[in-house]
Amino acid sequence: GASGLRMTWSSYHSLADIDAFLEQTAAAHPTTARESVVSTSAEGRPIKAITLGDAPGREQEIVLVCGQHAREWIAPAACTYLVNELVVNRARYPQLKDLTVTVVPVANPDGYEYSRTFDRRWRKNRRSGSSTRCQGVDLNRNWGYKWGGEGTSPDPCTENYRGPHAFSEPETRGLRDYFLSRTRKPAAVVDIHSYGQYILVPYGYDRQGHMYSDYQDLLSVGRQMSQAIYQYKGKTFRAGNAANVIYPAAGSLIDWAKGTLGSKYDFGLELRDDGRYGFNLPAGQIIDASTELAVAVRTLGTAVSGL
Ligand code: ING
Ligand code: ZN
Repeated sequence: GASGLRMTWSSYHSLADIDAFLEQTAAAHPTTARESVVSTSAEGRPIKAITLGDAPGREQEIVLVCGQHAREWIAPAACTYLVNELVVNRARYPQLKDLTVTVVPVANPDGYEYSRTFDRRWRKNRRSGSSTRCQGVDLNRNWGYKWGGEGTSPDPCTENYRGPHAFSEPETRGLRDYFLSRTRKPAAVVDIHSYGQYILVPYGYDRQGHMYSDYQDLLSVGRQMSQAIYQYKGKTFRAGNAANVIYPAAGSLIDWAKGTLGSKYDFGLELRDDGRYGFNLPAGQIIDASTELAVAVRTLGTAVSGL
C-alpha cells in the first residue's frame, strides 16, 4: 500500500515479514512506536518488542507476550494486528490512551520458523541440549516460579519438557531480564496462546487454588473480558484459574509474573478456536481472532487505568 507495509491479516506470515513490519511501524510512527531487541534465541535470531504509547516510561504498562509456542500461529498474527491497530487506529482505543503497551509478537522465533518450514506441529524452542535424540524445551514450563512441578516433564522427548533448570533457555532468560530491567514494573502481563478460548488466571502450578490478595480482581476482569468478547461475535471464552480450567502447568510465564515479578493483572489467553481447526486456524479467521484479543486488551486497559 501507500505506506509501503507488506503485512496483511489475510494470511500467516514469516518471521522475516513480521520483523520487517515491526521495523516499518517504528520508522513510520517515531513518536508513538519504539522497537527494541529483548534477547537472542538459541539459533541466534533476535526476539523483538515494540513499545507503543506517547510517553513510555512514565505511564502504566501492559506487556503482551505472544508465540512462546511455535505452532500457535494465531498468537503472533493477532499480536501484530493489535500493534497495527494501536498505531493506525489509536482513537478506537480510548481505554488505552494513558497506558504504554509493549508487545513481543514472537517470543520463540526459532520454533515459529521451524513450524512454518519443517514441522507444523512443533511447540518448543529449538535448542539442542544434552539429549542427542530430542530437541527443544517448552518455554512455558521453563520460568522460575515453582519450576519443575505438575504438568512438566524431565524427559527431553516430551512436548512439555521443562528444561534442565529454570531459565535454562535464552528465550525465557532474555524475557525475564527484559522484565526485570524495566524501570517500572508492568501493571499487566498477558501471555497469548491458542487454542481453546480461555482466559486463565494464576496460579497454574497446581489445582490447590493458591490465593493472593487480588485474586478476585483478576477473576472479575477476566470475566469482563469474556463478556466483551462474547458481545463481538458470540464466542464463549471461559475465565478461571489456569490449573482448573485447563490443566496444571508449573513454570509458566503468568505464574512467574504474579509470583516473582509481582505485576497485578496477569492473564493467559487461549485464542480461537474451540477445537474444530485447533492450531490450524484458517487464515480467514485471523481478523476475528485478533479483534477478540483487541477487545480483551481494551477491557484490561479500563481496569489498569481505573477508568
Ligand atoms: N496452553 C498453555 C500451556 O502453556 C497454560 C496453558 C498457560 C496453562 C499458563 C497454565 C498456565 O500449556 C497452550 N495452548 O500452550
Ligand atoms: Zn501455548
